[in-house]
Amino acid sequence: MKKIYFAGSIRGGRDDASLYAEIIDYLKKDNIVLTEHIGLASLKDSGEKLNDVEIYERDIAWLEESDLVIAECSTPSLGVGYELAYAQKINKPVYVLYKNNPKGISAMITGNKYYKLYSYNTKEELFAYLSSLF
Ligand code: 6IA
Repeated sequence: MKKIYFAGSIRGGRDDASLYAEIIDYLKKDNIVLTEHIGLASLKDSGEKLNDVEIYERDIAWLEESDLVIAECSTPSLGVGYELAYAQKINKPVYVLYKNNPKGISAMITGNKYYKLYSYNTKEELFAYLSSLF
């Protein structure tokens, strides 16, 4: 079983939250997902028990502990961008998933050859790709 750090937008916008939940459920079948809460519809500022320092320190500890990072980057997020850079610095394998759309994602991600990029049109394509990883 691999320990996966799944990253997805929180304060950057929750439009894809239900997609994150589906990806996490899928990954959890054969792996440990350290960041299970990323898909929760109930994840709101008012509902968070930890303060920002505690969240940062816990998430960095999870990143250090993980075997690999999978980030869904269709909704731009400063926090996810930070995590991607941090994961590279500590040499974790990083998979970046994003919907094929005209706006695309930052060149700082798509231009970085360290990352394993995958852009998809349909959920079927996305889940077929995820199953190919394990
Ligand atoms: O900038 P963002 O908030 O979109 O950053 C999202 C990324 O940072 C995710 O991949 C998480 O790993 C991490 N992150 C940011 N905020 C949190 C959080 N609560 N809980 C866990 N991980 C987080 C923030 C408060 C929330 C209830 C609104």
